[in-house]
Amino acid sequence: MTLLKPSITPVVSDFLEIPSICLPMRRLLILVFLFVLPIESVAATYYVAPQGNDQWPGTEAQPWASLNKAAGTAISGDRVFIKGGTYIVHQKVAMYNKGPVIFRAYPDQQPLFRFTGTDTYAVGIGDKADHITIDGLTVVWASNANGNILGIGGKYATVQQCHLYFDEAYAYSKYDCIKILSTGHHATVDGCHIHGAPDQGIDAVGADNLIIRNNMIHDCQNAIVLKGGSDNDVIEENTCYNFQHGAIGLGGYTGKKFINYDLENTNSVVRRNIVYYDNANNIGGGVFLQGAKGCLVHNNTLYGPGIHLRTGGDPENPTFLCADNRICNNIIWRTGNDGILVVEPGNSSGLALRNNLYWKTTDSGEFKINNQWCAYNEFKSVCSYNHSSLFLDPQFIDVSSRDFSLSATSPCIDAGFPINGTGFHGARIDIGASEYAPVSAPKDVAAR
Ligand SMILES: [Ca+2]
Ligand SMILES: [Ca+2]
Repeated sequence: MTLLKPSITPVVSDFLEIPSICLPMRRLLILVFLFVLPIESVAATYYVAPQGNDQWPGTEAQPWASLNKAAGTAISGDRVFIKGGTYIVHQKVAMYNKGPVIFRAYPDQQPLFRFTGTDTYAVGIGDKADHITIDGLTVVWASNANGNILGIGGKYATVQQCHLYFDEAYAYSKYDCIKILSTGHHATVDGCHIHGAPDQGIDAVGADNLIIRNNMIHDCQNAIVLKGGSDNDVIEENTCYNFQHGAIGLGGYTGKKFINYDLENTNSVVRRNIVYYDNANNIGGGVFLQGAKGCLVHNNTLYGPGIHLRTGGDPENPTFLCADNRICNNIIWRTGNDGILVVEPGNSSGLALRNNLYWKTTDSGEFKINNQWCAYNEFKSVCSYNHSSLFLDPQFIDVSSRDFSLSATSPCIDAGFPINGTGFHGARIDIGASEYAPVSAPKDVAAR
């Protein structure tokens, strides 16, 4: 204890010295405070409410009526609170703000925006915007025109706790709930509920450093596809179910006219996602890598479709081959005709499969390697890039209620391959998205 004393004493004396500052210094400090305080107080809080008026000042007593008015007015440091109720939006909400600017649902209220206009986006974060946060809004596409619900450009946009969906009556063409543009960098989509897109739930073309986390996405063509030169992205802890094709894709068939790029996706991570399908026929991989390089797919649970690696790039002439990818600690339980693992010719360069658990409840082919279907034993003996795999029932708690956490006797427990920086319970990391923990521990600590 005595060792602590010398280090504490100087800190205390620093505080004691403040009142002894000479008078000119104190005046200078006061001037500094006077200068700093007005800048802080410039930041405003505005309000939007269904019964508001855009001619009013945007105070809580006299709120604006439209999000457009708020987006056009807010400047760096401002916050906009949006009251509950339904807003009919005829024109794209354009956000060009230099942030930080926050557009947030008023606490415990649920603002819902029904877009009925003809723009190609209901809400657009502009190319030059930065640090815009959209929090807690519901935006519904209810327009006869074709378009995406939310477009993200600029830097450091955050979209959290939002509910974005196409009204079924209007979801008739290939558009996305969220489209992240090639000018979009460091965007985060967290905790959102996304569904009903005729194309992707979240689609990115050429965007980098994205974080797609903890979202629930369902009933679209795909859940999340990051392609066209996207890189350094993280897709984690999402729950994705029931798509016409693959749920999570790194890469795709991006037309060369859209962007210059070397590969479809590089250096991205897909981890701890739960993907399941009620009908898993002709999916093309619940997780697919298509012209992806240096990516890591680990600790995902797939019930229905498999993991597929194929050539991406220009749809007329796909030439981007997958390379140097690692696929570890995933549970892949096949229930339809989708291959547990499909590796198309030329896409296994530098590929490492480690400690994956495979299982199936249908009888036809299981693994498709270089266009040849084979059963597990043949796959295991032929594919030198497959290491320490298991072919066993993972013993989920209850498949029928889609509870994919592990039973106490699951062969996945402590059977994973160590992943740098990934925590675990017990002796080692498990296989699958839900790390097994004793019943007494909070389930959400390490797994979800
Ligand atoms: Ca799309
Ligand atoms: Ca463990």
